[in-house]
Amino acid sequence: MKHANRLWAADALLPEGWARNVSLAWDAQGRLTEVRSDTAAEPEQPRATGPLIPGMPNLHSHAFQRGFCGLTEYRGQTADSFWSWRELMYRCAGRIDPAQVEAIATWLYVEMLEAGYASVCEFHYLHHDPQGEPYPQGPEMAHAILRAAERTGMGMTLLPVLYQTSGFGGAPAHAGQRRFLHDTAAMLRLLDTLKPACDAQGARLGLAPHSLRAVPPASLTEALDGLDAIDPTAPIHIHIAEQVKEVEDCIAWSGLPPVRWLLEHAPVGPRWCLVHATHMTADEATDAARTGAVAGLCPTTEANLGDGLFDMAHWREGAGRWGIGSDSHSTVNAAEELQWLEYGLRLTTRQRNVMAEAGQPHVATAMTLAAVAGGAQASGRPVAGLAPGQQADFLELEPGHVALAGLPARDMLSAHVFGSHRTSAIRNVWVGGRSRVREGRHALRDAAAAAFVDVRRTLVAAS
Ligand code: NGQ
Ligand code: ZN
Repeated sequence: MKHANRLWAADALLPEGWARNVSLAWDAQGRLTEVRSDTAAEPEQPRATGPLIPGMPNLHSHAFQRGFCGLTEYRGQTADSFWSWRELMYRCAGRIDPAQVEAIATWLYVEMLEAGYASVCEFHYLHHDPQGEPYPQGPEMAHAILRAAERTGMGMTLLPVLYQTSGFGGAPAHAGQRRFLHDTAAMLRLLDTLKPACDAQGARLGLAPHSLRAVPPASLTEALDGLDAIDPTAPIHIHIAEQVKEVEDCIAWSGLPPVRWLLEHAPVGPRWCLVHATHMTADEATDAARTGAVAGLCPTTEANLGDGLFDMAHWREGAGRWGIGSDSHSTVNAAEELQWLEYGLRLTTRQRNVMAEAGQPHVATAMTLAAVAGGAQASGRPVAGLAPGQQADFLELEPGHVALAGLPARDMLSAHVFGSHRTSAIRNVWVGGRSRVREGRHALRDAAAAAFVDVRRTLVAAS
C-alpha cells in the first residue's frame, strides 16, 4: 500500500473495542488526528483489506541476546538454570563489538516489526569495551542501538542500565560484568549525553537500575533524583524477583523480599516497569499492582530460562497493568507472548480464557488491548493504540491467511494469536504513520538477515 496519511478499514481495534468502518488520519509527525468509526471511505482514501490492530510496544529487550539464541539449549552441567545460562550469555556479551550489536539489533528490529511490535524498550547494559573501558568516541553501543531503530523505523525507548554490584550488600562486580559498570555520576552524564540523540529521532530516554542485586540503595536514590532533574516523567525499569535465589538473597540481606523492599524504599508508581516480578507473595503482588506500575512480562523468555509463572491472579486483584517483552528473543512474536501468557495460566488454573475481561470475553482482544496500554505506559511514548493524539502505530492482519480467511475480525485476531502457529498473519505494519512492512516483509529483510548471519558466524567461531 502506498504511503498516505489516511486509511479506511472495515474493522479496527480501538482502545474501547472493535469498531466498524473506521477512518484514520495522521499528521506529518505521525500522530493520529482522527479516528472515526461508522463512516464511509472517501473516494481517494486508501482502504485496508484486513482488520487493523494497534502495534504492540515491546517493553523489554536486550538486543544483543538475539545473537546467541539456539546456542544455549544443551546440558552443560547436571542442573542447568538461569544462572548457568547467564554464564553463557556473559561469554557472548564479553566479546561483541558495536558494529556487531548494530547488525544484530537491525535484524532483530526487522523481525519485531514483521511480528507485530512497533516499538521497543531497550534495557541496554552493554556499555563499554571488552576491558570495561568507555569507548573513546563516546557511548558507541547506545548509538548502535539508536541507529538500528532509526534504520528500521522501530520506535524506541532507550533505557541505559545502571549496574554496580554482583549481589545484595555491595558485592563487587565480576570480571564478566565489567562492560556494564558505571558509577552513578557517570550514568547521569551518559543520560545527558544521549538525550539530544534520542530527542532527534523521537526516542524516549529513561533509566534502568538493573536489579536490586546490581544497584545498592544509595545509588538507586541518587540515580532516581538525577533522572528526575533531567526528565521528571522519564520511564524507570528494573528487573525484579525473577529467580527464587534472588528473593532468598534479598531476604537474607534486608529481611524483605525484593518487591516489598522496593515498595518501601523507592517511589514506585506509574513511571515504573517491574520486569518479570515472578516471585511475589500475594500481598506484594496486590500492593505493587495498586501503585500503577506496569508488570513487564516476558513469557517465552521466562519459560526458556526456567523462571516460573507470574502471579496474575493477585496482580489483577490490585487492578494491575501489564505489558509484554521479548527480552532474550528466543521468540520474537507478540502474538506468541500473549498465547504463552494465557497458556501458563490455563495450565496452572486448569481453566480456559483466563485473561478475558468482564467487558471483553474474547481473550486475544482483551490481552492485546491490555498489553498495548501497559506497554505504552512503560515506554513513556504515545503508542497506546488507535486514538487521536497517539502515534499511528498499527498493523493490518492478512485476511487471506488460511487460519483467518472468512472469519469476523475479532475471530481473525483470536486465530492470529491462538491458531496461526508461527506463520505470520501480519500483512502490513505502519509506525508513526509510515509503512514499514509490506506484504509481510520489511524492506531491509534480506540485507539485515545476511548481515546478522555473518555476525553470528564470527561470534560462534570466536567461542
Ligand atoms: C539480563 N536477563 O540482564 O540480561 C538478565 C540476566 C541478570 C534476564 N533476567 C542477567 N532475563 O539478571 O543478572
Ligand atoms: Zn531482562
